[in-house]
Amino acid sequence: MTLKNDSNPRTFPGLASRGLAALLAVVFAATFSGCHSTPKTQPATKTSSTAQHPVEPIKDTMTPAQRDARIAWWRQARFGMFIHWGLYAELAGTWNGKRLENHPGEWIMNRDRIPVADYKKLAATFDPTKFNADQWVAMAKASGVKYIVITAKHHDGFAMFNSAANKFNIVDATPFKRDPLKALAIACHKQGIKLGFYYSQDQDWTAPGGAALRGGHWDKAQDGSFAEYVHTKVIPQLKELLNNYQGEDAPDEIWFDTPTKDMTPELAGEIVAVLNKHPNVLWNNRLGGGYQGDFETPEQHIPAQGYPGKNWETCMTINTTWGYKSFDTDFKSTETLLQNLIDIASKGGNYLLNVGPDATGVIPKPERDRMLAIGKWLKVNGDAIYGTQPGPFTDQHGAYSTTKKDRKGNPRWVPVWDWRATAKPGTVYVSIFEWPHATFSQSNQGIYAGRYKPQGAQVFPKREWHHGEAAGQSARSNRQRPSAADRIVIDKDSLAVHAPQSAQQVQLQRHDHAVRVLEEHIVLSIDISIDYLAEPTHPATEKKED
Ligand code: FHN
Repeated sequence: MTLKNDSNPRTFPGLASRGLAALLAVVFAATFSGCHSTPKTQPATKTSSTAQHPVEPIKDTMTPAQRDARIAWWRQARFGMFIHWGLYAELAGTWNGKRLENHPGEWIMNRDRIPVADYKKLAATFDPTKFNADQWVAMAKASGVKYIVITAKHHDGFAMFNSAANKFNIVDATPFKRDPLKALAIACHKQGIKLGFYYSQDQDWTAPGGAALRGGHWDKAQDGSFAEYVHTKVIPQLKELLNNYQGEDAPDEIWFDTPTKDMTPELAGEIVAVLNKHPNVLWNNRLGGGYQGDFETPEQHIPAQGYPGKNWETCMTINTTWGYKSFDTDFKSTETLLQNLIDIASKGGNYLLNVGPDATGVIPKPERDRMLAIGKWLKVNGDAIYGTQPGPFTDQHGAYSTTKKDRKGNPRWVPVWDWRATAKPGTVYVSIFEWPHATFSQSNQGIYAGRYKPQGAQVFPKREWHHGEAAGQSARSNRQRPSAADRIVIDKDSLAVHAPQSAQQVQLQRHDHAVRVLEEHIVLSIDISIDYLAEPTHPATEKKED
C-alpha cells in the first residue's frame, strides 16, 4: 500500500478542493522533503576509528556528501544476491559417504578435517560445464536483484578466478580452465548489475599460515606465518581482484569475512592501503584489525530495529547452507523471503540473499524459483523497496520474548508479521502481510517520533533523515515520545485514520484500481493517496531548525 501525496511534497496542489488536511500527511511530506535535502559540503570529518589505525580508509578522508555519493548505489539497491560457489560444491555436503549435518556445505573441509592434499585433489575434477554467466545474471536481474556478491575465495583457499599469485585456482588447477568471475563481470556490466567479490582474507585452510576457526589447524600443511600468508597470497590476490576486472568496471565491493585476532591493525592497514587505491570500491565491516568498513553485516537474522544511521545488510541463506548441499531442501518459502526483504527495507537495510550453485554450475531450481518469484513481486511493488528509507510508522513489529533466548542468551526478538512501511520523499509505502485488520500505529519512539508532535508543530532536524554515518548519532539522541497514539486501521475494504489529535484533518483514500496482489502471495501493496487542506507550517519550522 502506498500512502501517497500525488505531488511535490512542498507544493501540495489540490489542497482546498478536497476540503481535507492531514496532520499525518503533513508529517510525511515534510519529513521526506528533509530526508533528501542536498547535503551541504562539509569539511572532511574523521571517524573515531581512524585515529587507531595506521592507514586511514579513504572514506574517512571524504566529506559526508562525498561519502554519501560513494555508497549511493548500494543504499538504493536494497536487494542483492550472494553466491557461494567453490570446490566444496563438488562434495555437495558428503565426505567419505558421511553427510555433513548441522553445518553449511562450504565448511566441509574444516568440519570433516579433510587433509589439505585430499581437498586439493578436488580441483582435478571440478568442471562446471553448465556454468553460464549470462544466464545467472539474467536470472538475478529478473529476480529484482541490483547487485551480486560472489565468493572469489572462501575459507578453503581455492580461488574461483585467474590468479598468478597462487596456482590453487580455477584456471590453473581445474579442467574448466576459465575464469567465471571474468565472465560474470562481463555479464553484469552488460546487464547493469553491480558486482562484488567475497574474499576470505583471514581463514584459509589450504595456504600455510592461513587461519582456521573452530579448532585451529588439523594438518601440518596449514602451519606457517599468518603475516607471510597475508603478504604472499591475500594482498597479491586482492590486487588481482581489484585490478583485473576494471575493463568491466568491477568490482563494486569487496566482502571480507571471519576476521580473527591474527588480523592486526597493521596487517589490516596494509590491506586498506590497497583498497584505498580504488576509492569507489565499498568493503564491509569484516576486514578485522578494528576497521569499521562501509556497512554492518548481520548474518542470518534481521536486527529488531535495524542499525539507525548506519548502512547495513542482512545476509541470509535461502535454505540452511551457503555452499551447495545436495540434501538440503529446507528452503524458506517465497512469502518468508519477501517478508524479510520488506522488513529489512522498512528498517533501512539491504537483503543479500544467498544461492549455492552446484558443481556443474547450475543454481538449483528451488532457489531460482524463489528468486524469480521475488522478482515478480518486485516488478509490481519495487517502488516500495528500491531507494526507500525506513518508514515513518515505527512500531517495533514484535516484542522481546520473556522465555526464549537468542544465540547469545539475550531475550529473543519475536517479530509480528502484519505490515511494514518504507518511505520516499512525499510517499509512504505500506506492505501488508495480513489483510484485513492490520493496524498502523505511530505512537512509539522510533524514527517518526523524533519529528512528530500531536499539535501539528513539527521539528525537522534534517540530519536525522540524512542516512549517513554522521547523521545516525543525532537521530537517536533527538527522539521524543509523542503523547498521542494516532492509528491507521485497515478494515476490510477501507482504510481509516484514528487520530485523536487530528481526526478531522486527514483522510486517506484508496485508489480502487491500485490494489496490487501478486497471485498466490499474501503480500500485497496498494496505493493510498493523502489529500491536504492546508499547507503545513513546516518550512518555517525547518528554517528555524537550521
Ligand atoms: O564462515 C562463513 C560462512 O561460510 C559464510 O560465508 C558466511 C556468509 O556470511 N560467513 C561466514 C560465517 O559468518
